Amino acid sequence: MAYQPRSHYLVDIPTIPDERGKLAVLEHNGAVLFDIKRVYYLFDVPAGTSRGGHAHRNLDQLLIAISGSFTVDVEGLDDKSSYVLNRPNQALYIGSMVWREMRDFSSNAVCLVLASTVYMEADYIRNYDEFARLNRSIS
Ligand code: T46
Repeated sequence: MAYQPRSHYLVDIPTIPDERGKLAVLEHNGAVLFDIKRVYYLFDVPAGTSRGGHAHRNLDQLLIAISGSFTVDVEGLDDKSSYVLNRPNQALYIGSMVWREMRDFSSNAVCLVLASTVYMEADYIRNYDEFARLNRSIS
């Protein structure tokens, strides 16, 4: 199974519980269906701050609320959804050409992101009108 552009959905991360706690596994061809080229994380996000506000031309990502919670608003081809991420054993997959905005970070929120490419500013579409035009043109 390959990830699809313009798609977004929740992925359960296999978790091994025992009396010492829980261990969650992000493994290639398990919860992660792309080669991980980059890992970054967002933390110390001030209350009331929004992040994101862009799409990517060619990027697969998994977002995980390692701690705390936040909301991700996404827009794909003809759909809009909001996901509340608040479990460290659940990830949100976001594919290429999906507009995303992140909001309502709790004070202890840490958003871990696994990405399929290294950082390239040229991959970003930061103008919503351009995103909408491009998304329509590849329909
Ligand atoms: C995304 C959401 C979930 C780098 O130099 N390297 C990196 O790997 C990243 C991700 C960012 N940067 C620089 C680019 C900007 O100067 O860090 C600065 C802040 O980046 P940005 O405003 O894009 O951050 P967010 O939180 O709005 O978006 C980030 C990712 O950029 C984006 O791909 O999907 O988190």
